Amino acid sequence: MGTNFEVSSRVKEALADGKGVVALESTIISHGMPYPQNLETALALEEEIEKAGAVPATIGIIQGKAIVGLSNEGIHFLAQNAKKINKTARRDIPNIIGLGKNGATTVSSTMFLAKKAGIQVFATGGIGGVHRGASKSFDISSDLTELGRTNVAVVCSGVKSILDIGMTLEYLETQGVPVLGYQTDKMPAFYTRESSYFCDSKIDTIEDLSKIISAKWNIGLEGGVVVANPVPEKYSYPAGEIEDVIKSAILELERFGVTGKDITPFLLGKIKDVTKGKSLETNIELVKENARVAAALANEMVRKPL
Ligand code: PSU
Ligand code: MN
Repeated sequence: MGTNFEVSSRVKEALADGKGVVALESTIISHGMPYPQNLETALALEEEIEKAGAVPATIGIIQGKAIVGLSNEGIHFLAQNAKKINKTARRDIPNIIGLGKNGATTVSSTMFLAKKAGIQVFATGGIGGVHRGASKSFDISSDLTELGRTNVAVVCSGVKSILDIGMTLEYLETQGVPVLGYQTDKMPAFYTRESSYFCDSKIDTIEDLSKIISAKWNIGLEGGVVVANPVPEKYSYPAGEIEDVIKSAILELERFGVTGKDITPFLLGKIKDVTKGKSLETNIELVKENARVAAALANEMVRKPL
């Protein structure tokens, strides 16, 4: 293993002892939420995972070193210096490591690094997907192709309806990625518990999730799994309300000429502003819920070894 990749001793020991380990991304810290809520949330997620008896591994790149299991100091750095931190997807890893830069990892790069460390389960808020208007822009998140190739289960609250949920599900089907609705048959839409689209199956228990994921990898089907876990009822937004906010945010996007990797952070920021922070509260609560489910799943997956 080169010096550009480091697994913290705590995570290394947990993996060696057969404990449940849950990976966490850092784009959500640097570019998905404002300071100080980003820092509070990053630390709260680690706490939720610990409370559930598993070990958290927040992943990011600091001065050209990819770290699986960031220290609190590392998390503080990524939370407080968003402007100096590069949003790092799979294709950006060589540039960030090669030139000794700082990178906040997205779902695609976090999956890659988690797998490299031997972690099977990853919790986040929402994954990237096929953007609305992708038939013209071709804007499809590398999260989806990563899910097609890297063996990590991603617990999320579906995709934000800033994306085309139907096309995202089609793309995941093409990539051979199971989309398992946890106690739901409808695909969650991040702020909202349900969209009009269906997951490919509804799975009611952590045990069954674990059986399906293990079966996939045992038979040699490479690639990830989406565990779609709806936002708790109490924090769920009415679908119509958020749709209006998203439509206006997308118009702003065109007006300001925002393109490429800046699109997702821009839309997230706009939605937060327009909802006066209410969407941020929902965002924080859903990702905490995902951390709890991911911890239970990680524990179950090591309880019944592959
Ligand atoms: N969706 C969210 N919050 C986020 C992201 C997505 O609701 O913070 C981040 C994740 O890190 C995801 C990335 O992997 O945005 C996708 O970016 P893009 O659409 O540029 O692929
Ligand atoms: Mn994109």
